[in-house]
Order: sequence, then structure tokens, then C-alpha cells
Amino acid sequence: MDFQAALNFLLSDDELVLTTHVNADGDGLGALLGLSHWLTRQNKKHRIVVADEMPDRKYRFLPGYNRIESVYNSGLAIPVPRLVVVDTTNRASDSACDQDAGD
Ligand SMILES: [Mn+2]
Repeated sequence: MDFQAALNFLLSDDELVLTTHVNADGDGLGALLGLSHWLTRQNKKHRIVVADEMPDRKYRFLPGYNRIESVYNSGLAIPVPRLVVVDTTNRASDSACDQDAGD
């Protein structure tokens, strides 16, 4: 996906769900929250979701940490019109989106 295609994807009218790999670490959370900050400035509706119970509280100083939602063991099926997975070299099935794997 080239830059313009990525920009078009991010700025579409659909709500975005942002996530990262399990055991979210500083680079994953930083990428999530940095993207979230930019999307907020674009008035772009989005959610930040992780598969972990919650990210390590040592990262709670990061702006936007309180906006992170957990789907850990919730069985929660959230609508995902558009998904952005950051900081992963693995398949998306290793991230929060595997909660609905097979659907
Ligand atoms: Mn990472």
C-alpha cells in the first residue's frame, strides 16, 4: 500500500479500530497512541483496542493511555469497519482482531 492509499484508508468515513500485538510494549503503544493523536487532530473517529488484559501500567504516562480498551477474555465482538495493526511482523491473527477469528 503506497502512502496515498494508506492516507485514503485512514481518512475514509468508516470508523477505525487500532490495535497492536499481544503483550503490547512501548513501541506498539507508542505507535497506537501516536496514530490516535493524529487521527484525533483529523477529527477521525476511532477506537484503540488491545487483546491484553491491559497494557503494563508503566506506560500509563503516555497521552491517550486511558482511551485503550481491552477485549481480553471478554468475548466482546466489536464492529471493525477498518482495522489498523501497528508494530507487528506477524499475521493479524496474533493481534486483538483474532477475537473474531473465523467469522
Ligand atoms: Mn512491539
